[in-house]
Amino acid sequence: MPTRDDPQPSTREPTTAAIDTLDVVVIGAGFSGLYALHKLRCTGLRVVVLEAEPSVGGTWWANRYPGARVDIQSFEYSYSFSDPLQQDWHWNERYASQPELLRYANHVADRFDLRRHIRLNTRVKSAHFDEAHQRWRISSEDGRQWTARFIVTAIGPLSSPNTPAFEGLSSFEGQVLHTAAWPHEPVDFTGRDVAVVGTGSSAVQLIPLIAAQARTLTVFQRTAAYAVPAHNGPLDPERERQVKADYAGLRARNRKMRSGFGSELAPHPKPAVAVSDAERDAMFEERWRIGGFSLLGAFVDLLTDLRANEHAAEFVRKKIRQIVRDPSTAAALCPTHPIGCKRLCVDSGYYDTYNRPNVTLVDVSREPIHAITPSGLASGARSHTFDTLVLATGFDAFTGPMTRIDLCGRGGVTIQDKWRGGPLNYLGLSIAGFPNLFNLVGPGSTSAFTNVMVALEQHVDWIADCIAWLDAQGHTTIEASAEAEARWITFVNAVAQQTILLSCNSWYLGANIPGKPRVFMPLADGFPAYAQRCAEVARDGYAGFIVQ
Ligand code: N01
Repeated sequence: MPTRDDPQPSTREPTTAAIDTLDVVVIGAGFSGLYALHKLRCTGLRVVVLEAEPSVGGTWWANRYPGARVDIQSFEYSYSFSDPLQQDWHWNERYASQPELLRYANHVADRFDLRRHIRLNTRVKSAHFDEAHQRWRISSEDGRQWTARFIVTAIGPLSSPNTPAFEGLSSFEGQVLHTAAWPHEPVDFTGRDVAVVGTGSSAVQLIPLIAAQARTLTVFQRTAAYAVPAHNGPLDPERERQVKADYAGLRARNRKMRSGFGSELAPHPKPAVAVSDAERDAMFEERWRIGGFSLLGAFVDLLTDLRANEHAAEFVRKKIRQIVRDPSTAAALCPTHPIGCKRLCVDSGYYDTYNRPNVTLVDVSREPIHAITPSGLASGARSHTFDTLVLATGFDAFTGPMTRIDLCGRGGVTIQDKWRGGPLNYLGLSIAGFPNLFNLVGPGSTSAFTNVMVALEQHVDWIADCIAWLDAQGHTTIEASAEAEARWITFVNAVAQQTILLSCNSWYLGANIPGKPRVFMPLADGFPAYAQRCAEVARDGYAGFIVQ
């Protein structure tokens, strides 16, 4: 039965009646889309969510490879908007696994009665701004249409998988898998000869599990990864009780952290460069024992001073050399770029996996992959044979999810044209020439550079307030001014330049995608400063925006 917010499927031009139907179309039913739907409906808006996949959950639906789990502790990587939710929900593990995170997304969808407003299996093909009616016109790949005053793109910074254009890939006669588009049936690697290309976070989680099952595993590494132990395990009930006794306080303290999490661990009072070797190493040891990203929070200067960074980097390299018995494998596994420049990996037994007799590492920075062959691949002067190829080759981050939609603003300008030289925007939220479009946790905001749950709640709350303000003032459209956008991008770049983050080839920079402009895309200014700036812009009557 169609509801008021559910236009009939139609391939015709929408009628005037249909044009008045919706306030907001949210694209994506991952964690950010679910909260956007809940929050915007709570403010009385008529909202529908269009989701390409057959399920809610976004990244936790797609990335279901063995070992997939969150790399921020679950009691911090979770919604804070509802105290009953955070009190009722019990996380089984310190770092929740993908199935548990997917259960959480489904629980939230049910608990807040969101499903009625979500259209699954609905991949948005195009979204065009209709200047005559001041509304967005959205079409799905199967020809359905919606119109709405606002669009919220909740499509995630890491949702467009990157499959390198390896010559001969289609000739491979075995099974090809991509970590970000994993099959929904379990994959049994028993007795198989498996190759994994890539050694980022996905591979680091996946490799120990495949190695334990497969006959042989060959890992093709282009850049060695820094991985720190998760020390994952069941969530301690006493710890859970403590957190829940003051959950609001913990959330508030986390929102004051640059990263949006980790407030329970203060950094050393002095910079890493100002303490003795013994004191520094003791601090790193302590953080290694605690596990996870806490290592990067040990000193305030690790991401801003290359000398400080090198101390932390060398500390991890020493650990690698201690763990991995074969010296040449250990040497190849030791990264040479600054630690934290690419996102740190949080692992469970990654380096130790290379001590297994069935695991081989191939350094493709020395022996580049020439081609995939029917029975394996050719790298350097060698050929490798296997029956299963796992591509753990990451994502076309930040811009990829947006530019694969036919998104068109004022004057027929497409997002592909607008972002040809990099993702122009203001506050990460708004794009000049694309009125009434809000982008959640995308480029230009702290996004995945921080705890994305904290970032998405701040974004959604800001947008809800903004729409309420527009309606109260009788305005119909809002969009970034070109000047504010230019200033913002200059600022985002200037912030990155004060860090070590430009000194390697990361997906933050688009450097993993051949031909992509090298632009640092997230804002590295820390969550509190960013949130304050957004709040000030709103308080100043949406300074930097054109409101009509
Ligand atoms: O992707 P990546 P990912 N030939 O881009 C290599 C989040 N995440 O899916 O470094 C050979 O990090 C590439 O090599 P290089 C998290 O934010 C979180 O692992 O470009 N190799 C790299 O080794 C993470 O950072 C979790 O030289 C090629 C790898 O493929 C982000 O997602 C878990 C290649 C890609 O690594 C992305 O992680 C998983 C080529 N042509 C992911 N092209 C959690 O723990 C690429 N590579 C929550």
